Amino acid sequence: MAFDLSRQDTICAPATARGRAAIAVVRWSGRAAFAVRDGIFRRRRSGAAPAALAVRGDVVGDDGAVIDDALCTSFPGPHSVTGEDVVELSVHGGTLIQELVLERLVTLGCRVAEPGEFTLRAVLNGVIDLAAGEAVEAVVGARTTQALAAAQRALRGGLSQSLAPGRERLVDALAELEARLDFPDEPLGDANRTALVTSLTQAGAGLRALVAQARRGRRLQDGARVVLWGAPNAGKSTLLNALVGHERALVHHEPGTTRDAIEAWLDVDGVPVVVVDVAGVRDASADASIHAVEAHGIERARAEVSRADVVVLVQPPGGVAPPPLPDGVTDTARVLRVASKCDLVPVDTLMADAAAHAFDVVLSAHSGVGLDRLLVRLAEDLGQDGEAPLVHTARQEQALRDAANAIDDAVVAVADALPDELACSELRRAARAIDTLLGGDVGEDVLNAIFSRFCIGK
Ligand SMILES: Nc1nc2c(ncn2[C@@H]2O[C@H](COP(=O)(O)OP(=O)(O)O)[C@@H](O)[C@H]2O)c(=O)[nH]1
Ligand SMILES: [Mg+2]
Repeated sequence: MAFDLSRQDTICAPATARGRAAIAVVRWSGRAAFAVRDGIFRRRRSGAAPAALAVRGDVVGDDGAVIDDALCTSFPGPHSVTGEDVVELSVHGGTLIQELVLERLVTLGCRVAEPGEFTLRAVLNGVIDLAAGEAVEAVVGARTTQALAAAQRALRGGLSQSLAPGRERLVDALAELEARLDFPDEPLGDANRTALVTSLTQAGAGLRALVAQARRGRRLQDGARVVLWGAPNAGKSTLLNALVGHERALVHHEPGTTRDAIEAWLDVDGVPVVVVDVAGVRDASADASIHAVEAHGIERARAEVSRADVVVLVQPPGGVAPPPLPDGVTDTARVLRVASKCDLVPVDTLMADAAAHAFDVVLSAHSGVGLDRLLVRLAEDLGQDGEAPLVHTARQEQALRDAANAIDDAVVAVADALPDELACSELRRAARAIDTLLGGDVGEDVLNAIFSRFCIGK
């Protein structure tokens, strides 16, 4: 799919979800927006309407027949969501009316918008920067209060605001160095060199601080992944069900019941969490009774645990210890050791077990004991301290890293008094990387990758 970057067309789309509802909104944006409005909408009362006013009237079809009665709001550009003339028509909810309105708009010359095309136009018309455009989808998709807070902060231009001081340092340094290139007889003095190194080092540190938020930011978007890991029958699926409060996963006393990875969403203190229940891992080669499907499930379990943020090791009383984790998991994931089915054992055995195995949480999915403790531990491990993170996509993280690396190289060049051209070219590279974050300089492929994930009409 290729976007119409020239923005010649007037685009239209439903702005509310299809289906039965009180109201459905259809909107369109572009040069011909107001002319199209005058073709589809007839005011009830005559007289000039002030701009940006909502007026009551009839939606009329090709043959002049009334399709619905509606509220029509006009937003003259450039002070509209897209920066262009925009019209929103609120009609009665219901798929048919929405479709008839869209058909009529197309007859009048509109094109049905691609996913994210309204937001793309807002970016191309300079209403919001690219990072804020990316945040639009994050606002729509936010599952928890913390995810929403972070997305709203980014939507309000938080990233460009935090980048501004660093970018200014960069531009100042570039100006200073470029001036020296023009006047080679007046080289940079030691004091100036030191000041430049200090200033650029601070700019680099600011960028790295943003990079450090990226993992938290992505978790808020995509959900932190908590994988339940243990031998078959340890009580993993029962634990998943107890955590989410309904029978999400099948539970049975036969080992090997869970085969596919089963996901369920949980709100842990405002952090969205995907709890993943997987097949209990046992050695397929050693046990001929293991079905090929279960063996696939075990492979899937290994893949899931390898990308976990937290692994919950589940061990029943007197039962088999959780199988060893694949290499590298403990480098990236936190591990919580959980003793399950504590309702089955007397308290003194339990205490001895807990001491022997250094369990973090002792719980029973049947009685509910210890579940709140597990949630507290998860909240601690996934805790979102400090400000809501502004960086939440891999693209943004990469651009920030590129900029920080280029600044580091420039610092070395300045500190070691290497030719100033070197530092200048690194600083220009850093500035370009920052510009790609905010949208100054990105290709169509990048825009495509970002906006095609949006929903239609956004
Ligand atoms: N008494 C008791 N039994 C449990 C508890 N959790 C699971 N079980 C039982 O243990 C068996 C295996 O449970 P399941 O959740 O399927 O284990 P999984 O293979 O690790 O997913 C089932 O018969 C469950 O009813 C618990 O907290 N208390
Ligand atoms: Mg299971």
